[in-house]
Amino acid sequence: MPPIFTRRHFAKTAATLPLALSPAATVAQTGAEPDQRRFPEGFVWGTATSAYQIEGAVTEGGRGRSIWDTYSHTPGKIRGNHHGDRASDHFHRYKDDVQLMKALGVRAYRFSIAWPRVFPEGGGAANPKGLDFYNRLIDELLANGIEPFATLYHWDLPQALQDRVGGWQSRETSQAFGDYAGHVAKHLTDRVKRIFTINESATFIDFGYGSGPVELAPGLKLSQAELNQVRHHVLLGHGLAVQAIRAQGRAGTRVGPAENIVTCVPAIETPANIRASEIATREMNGGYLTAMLEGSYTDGFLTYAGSNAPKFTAEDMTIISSKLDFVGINVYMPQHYVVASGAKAGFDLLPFPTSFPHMESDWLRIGPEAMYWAPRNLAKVWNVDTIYITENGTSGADTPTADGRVYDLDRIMYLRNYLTQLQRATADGVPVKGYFLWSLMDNFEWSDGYDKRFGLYRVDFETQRRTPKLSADFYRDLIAANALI
Ligand code: GBH
Repeated sequence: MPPIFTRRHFAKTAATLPLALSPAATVAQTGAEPDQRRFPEGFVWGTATSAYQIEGAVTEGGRGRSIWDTYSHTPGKIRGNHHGDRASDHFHRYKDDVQLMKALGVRAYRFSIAWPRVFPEGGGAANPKGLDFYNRLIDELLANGIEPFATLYHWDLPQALQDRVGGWQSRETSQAFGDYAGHVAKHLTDRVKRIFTINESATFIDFGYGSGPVELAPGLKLSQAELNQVRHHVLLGHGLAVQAIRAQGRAGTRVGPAENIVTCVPAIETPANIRASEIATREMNGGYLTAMLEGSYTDGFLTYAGSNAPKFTAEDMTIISSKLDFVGINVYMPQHYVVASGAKAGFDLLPFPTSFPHMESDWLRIGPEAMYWAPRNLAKVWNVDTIYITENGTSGADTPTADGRVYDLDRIMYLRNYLTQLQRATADGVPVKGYFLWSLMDNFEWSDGYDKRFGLYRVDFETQRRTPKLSADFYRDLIAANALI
């Protein structure tokens, strides 16, 4: 049989297709770098972690208790009754861990600061030793050419605030968070130029204070009205922190949130569905990003909340919508697939088929195009001009083979597909400036304890030995090429 797809035929077809087939053919012949797979010059590659998930050393350096100490030591709350007392022992091993980052070739590292190390009582007098560890870590990062990106709140609220005022149920916690942010900015912004306020408000509020499918600290189940008030206080805390950082940080300090954006993907990429996904993005983020970026709750949010709507002042909304320098978003999966609808809202959210695939964690749906549409709609709907992907990654079974290595092909598959969509976004001009892979190493995965592993490095929690998984090689090679490989 003659070849169906001859060279001539190919050239002719390529000329009529709008796709970039010809350059690809050139690449196949010359082995040259495929330009269309490259990320922008200077793209910031990084990894991410958070304090309670990796540090351990919970009684050292004058650290106060957090709601996660209390919660994880409550029997039955965490799988295997695990807790973060030792975690990945990063507090003692940070120098080695910086070398792990260096081996990957990352330019940046996103870590979080434990509020109860800095203010053991949540407010009042600062612990004079509270920033010592972070000073050491930051110096070590900079000495190794890695830029520190600090997150102020990754869920470890000082227990004292929970006990005294009910945590985020009170505006006093928003105020205390602002004060803590100002203190950190004053002491660290000589070296830390980019700060994230709060990590994933939606997650810790809905699961910590509401009744989500999983539970997080402090494990309360509030009424809708109380929950909406908690939301409002967290937003207010974010806004007060932005203002405090501007007031007390060095000029040029950049600040923004690290939010779990509700990602709305057009089910089929027609112009009408794309438009519907933009409308859905604005509505479905009504309690969080929309309020931050627009300075008001949407009519849809307020109508839905009805008599349970939060109580707030106009001044609150001004604080909440303080100008940001960037928006960070954690993107793991599509939350919704959307189609256009003639109904008033203008969009329909489609039900997920039971056969929709997921990674090792049941919740982690595989929908790589979320990595295109999340930043694309964020930029489109609110004109955001600087975006960081503050988290993306996956758990895996990660069973070591006889040679002691972990061939985590599933993680590589997940990352390659998501990063393909990220590259598509940057190539289309979506202003994503950096990407932080979750996570540098295995750590305490909240309610899942140590059973779910998200790291590029495997951690043996008995010996604390770190071993690179195959995905660490993948990420290192991708960073070196600054392109999909
Ligand atoms: C992030 O949350 C966290 O910021 C990080 O600390 C964590 O280690 C990492 O991701 C991996 O989980 O209602 O079915 O979705 C990710 C988003 C949202 C995932 C809440 C778990 C609960 C189950 N999380 N979700 S579900």
